[in-house]
Amino acid sequence: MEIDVVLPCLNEAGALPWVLSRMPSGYRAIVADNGSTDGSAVIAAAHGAHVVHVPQRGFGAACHAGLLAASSDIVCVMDADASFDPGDLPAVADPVAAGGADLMLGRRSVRGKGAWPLHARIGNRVLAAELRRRVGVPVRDLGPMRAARREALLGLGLEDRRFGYPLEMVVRAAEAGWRIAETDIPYYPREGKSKVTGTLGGTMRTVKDMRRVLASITAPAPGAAPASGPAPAPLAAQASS
Ligand SMILES: Nc1nc2c(ncn2[C@@H]2O[C@H](COP(=O)(O)OP(=O)(O)OP(=O)(O)O)[C@@H](O)[C@H]2O)c(=O)[nH]1
Ligand SMILES: [Mg+2]
Repeated sequence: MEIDVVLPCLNEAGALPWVLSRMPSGYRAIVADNGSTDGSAVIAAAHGAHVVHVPQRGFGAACHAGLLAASSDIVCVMDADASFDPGDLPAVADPVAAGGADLMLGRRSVRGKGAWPLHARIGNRVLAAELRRRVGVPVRDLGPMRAARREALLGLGLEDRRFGYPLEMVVRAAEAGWRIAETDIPYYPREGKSKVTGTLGGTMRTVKDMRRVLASITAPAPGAAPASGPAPAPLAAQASS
């Protein structure tokens, strides 16, 4: 059984050779290249990946284009910056294949200094707590290494094309009654310069995108506190980065 692995990529030339060389057998890399200017697409192709060119900028745009290009029953998603080892993909894919979970998340377990800045870690923990409270999802991390069934994922109708995409996936899956679980996955210092968590602009953009997704939560989980506040703005209305 083949499993497609979507790798959103924006200027990850330094990371791709290692990442792609670590794909376990049976896993096929789909590099969704988001207009890289450092030769990432050529390097990805040279290392055997299927390359999808994604002109619309944004993490969600890249992930979604990769998902549309995938054809396997189960698909994985992971960052292309060498912060994860593809050798760990079976830990998220196997429970989905075995029917034990509908969406499997890799909970980041830090290995090495500087892998996960404190502000990002705290922000992530606050978000996970909010998710537990609002939609009853038992996760402690919104980890970007994931696995789910492709057609079911497409059926969620995700609209975010920026940095709210990973959160929107969990929210919509929870609203659809999916069984969501997490397992520990090693998280290493990324290769190359940080674009998001290590920069003020990237962090602020992410917080803004995440808040927009939280505002779109409609169905409170059984036993969760009822949602309050103004009607949610449609995610499709947002601009792309
Ligand atoms: N920042 C950014 N990353 C993108 C985009 N499109 C695809 N990516 C890729 O998405 C993955 C995650 O982005 P990262 O920049 O690593 O974001 P992060 O892990 O939250 O933060 P840092 O690793 O600290 O920069 C990487 O593989 C990026 O190359 C985009 O428009 N912006
Ligand atoms: Mg990263």
